[in-house]
Amino acid sequence: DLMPVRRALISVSDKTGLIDFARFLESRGVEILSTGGSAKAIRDAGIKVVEVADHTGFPEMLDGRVKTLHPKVHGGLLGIRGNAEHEAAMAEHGIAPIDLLVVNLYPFESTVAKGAGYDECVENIDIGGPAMIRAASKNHAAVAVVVDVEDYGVVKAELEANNGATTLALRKKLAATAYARTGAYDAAISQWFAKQLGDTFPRRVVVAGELKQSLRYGENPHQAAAFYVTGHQRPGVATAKQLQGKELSYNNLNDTDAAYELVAEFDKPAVAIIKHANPCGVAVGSDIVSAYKAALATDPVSAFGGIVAINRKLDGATAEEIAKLFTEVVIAPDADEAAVAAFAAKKNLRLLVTGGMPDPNEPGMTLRPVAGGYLFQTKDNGRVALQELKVVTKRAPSQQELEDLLFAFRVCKHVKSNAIIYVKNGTTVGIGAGQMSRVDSSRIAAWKSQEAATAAGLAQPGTIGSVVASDAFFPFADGLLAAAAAGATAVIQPGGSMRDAEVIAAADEKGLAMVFTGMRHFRH
Ligand code: 93A
Repeated sequence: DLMPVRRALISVSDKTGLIDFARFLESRGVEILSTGGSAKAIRDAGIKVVEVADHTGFPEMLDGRVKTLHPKVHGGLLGIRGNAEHEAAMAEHGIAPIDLLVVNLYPFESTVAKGAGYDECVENIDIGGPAMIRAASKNHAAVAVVVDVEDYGVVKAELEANNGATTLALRKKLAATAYARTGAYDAAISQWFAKQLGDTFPRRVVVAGELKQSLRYGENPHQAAAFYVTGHQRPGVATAKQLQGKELSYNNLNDTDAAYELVAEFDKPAVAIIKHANPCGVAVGSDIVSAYKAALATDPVSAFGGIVAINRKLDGATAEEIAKLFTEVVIAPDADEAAVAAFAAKKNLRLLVTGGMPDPNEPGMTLRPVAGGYLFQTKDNGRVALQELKVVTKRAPSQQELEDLLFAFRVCKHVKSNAIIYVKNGTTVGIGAGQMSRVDSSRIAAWKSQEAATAAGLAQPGTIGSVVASDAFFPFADGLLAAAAAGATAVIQPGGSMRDAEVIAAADEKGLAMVFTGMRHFRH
């Protein structure tokens, strides 16, 4: 299964490592064919190269759209070696076998990521490259194909070890990588087209990703896991730079993502502390150190071993506060020197900086595997504005209540349903998450608030004089009455229950102000 490499075709957009590799091939006596830009780079380095156009006798044309789409190229890649008919046909038409294909594609993904216009994106759809990659991979019995510059090394090593030949095992491995590359490439193109069309769901989808990190395990140690990235440049876990700390785990990545998307919702300095993908404290404040202290006070017991997300540059004072408690991960757009110094002794704490905040309004998709398929939906980027709130009670909320109501509802969006959130002065004071009954979430939030108050030696829980948000409508008055009993003075909820009238009457009777959003924020 050893196949000697006598002729190689090189056509690369990313010219990294090209010259070294071409020089190596030349030293082994390999004839190099190459396309315009690649050929020029190789020739300029003093390495012998034959232009594909000279090889085929057909010029590159149509702005380069047709350069390698020629039978002398595809026949050379596809012809079966040792097959008498194939060899006769190749001989008759002057088709020379090509044993090694080195191609990396027009940079479609990065062209989209840098925000290029429609025409530029279309022009970066590579046709000839994927055609050659697929042809060479089909003929892996004889042809080796390299699509990643990272793989030059293994091919080089193999040619050296086998006197200029490749093994079938390597060619199969390279073919697998090659089809993953063309598959991902077409997936990216399809996703880009789908995005042009808005919130549509095409008849077929391909989910593309590139391995960023093999994870030690998944949610549990007996589960294998890995982190794949799409190349979409949204600031967050996929793009973050880790300044210190242990390797991130599956749960870290999941929680950090939840935390960062949450703080991205707020314009004011904001901090969220996350455990098991739910916040156990969120606050906005005049600065991040006060926001952190407030967020921590919501539920200091749960915050132990949590993930802290911040929507401002992390400063020394805040980092020192965070360092007082065992914290798994801190993520922020940036961190100053004092902050980095404050964490220096915390060897395990992972500090991530993203260089910016993600745009909470940006459209996107979410994907969840179910037995036999995937559920796709547009991302929940719904955000109710102040003027969209409908006051349904006799009493209208005060200005402070309104601000807290909006904050609470925005937090709700990031809490597993059923979600009930109590807020006072821009700080969560009680969070009830993930219960099957809404009234249980309401009770848990109030109870946790009481626990935190008792632990802090406060006379009364934070829910006294708070506002409360519900991610979906109250189906009965009981959830609202539980909130009133906990001391809430104002309520925000989508509305739309069959029993809205009952719930509004109960609010009026308790003197609560209530607003309807008309928008629900389930999250499961
Ligand atoms: O425009 S294409 O789709 N038409 C082709 O026939 C073709 N052949 C190779 N693009 C084509 N390529 C691509 O050109 C390769 O995949 C590679 O990315 C690039 C290398 O061009 P150059 O060598 O001129 O820099």
